[in-house]
Amino acid sequence: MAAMERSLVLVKPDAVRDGHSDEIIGRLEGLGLKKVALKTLRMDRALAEKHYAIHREKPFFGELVAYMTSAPIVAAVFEGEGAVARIRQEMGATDPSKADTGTIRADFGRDVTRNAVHGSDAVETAAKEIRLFFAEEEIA
Ligand code: DAT
Ligand code: MG
Repeated sequence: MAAMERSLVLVKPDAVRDGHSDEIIGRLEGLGLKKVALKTLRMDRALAEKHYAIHREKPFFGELVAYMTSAPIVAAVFEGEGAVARIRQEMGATDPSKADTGTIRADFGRDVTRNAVHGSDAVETAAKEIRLFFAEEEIA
């Protein structure tokens, strides 16, 4: 049986502005995962650079940080057995044009930068990411 896990989910700027955040969060709740924290915020440059620190040397890093700080996002913490992998599967591939039919990125992503959603890629990453966005007191 998969272990109880937490994962950080971000609904990215275009998906929020297009009014898809409730649908995206709802799909993840529909997996049977528990939403234990939720907020809308505008990421500042320092937060975006920390959250995506692993990509600092990538050619797309500047564009990624500029995009993520361009408008409000919705941040959520989900909890459940196997939450990290199950959310990644529901999200689909990083490039929406390569994402499986019916995944969040296939349905709401515009391109590889504006790909609708972020989900933590491992339990350890999730713990670090959650701490960047939420105080423990904000998590149910
Ligand atoms: P994921 O978000 O699926 O975990 P990632 O960790 O490789 O993908 O990259 C983080 C984000 O960076 C991704 O959601 C969008 C952006 N990105 C990744 N590869 C890119 C590329 N080749 N061109 C532009 N942006 C890219
Ligand atoms: Mg990643």
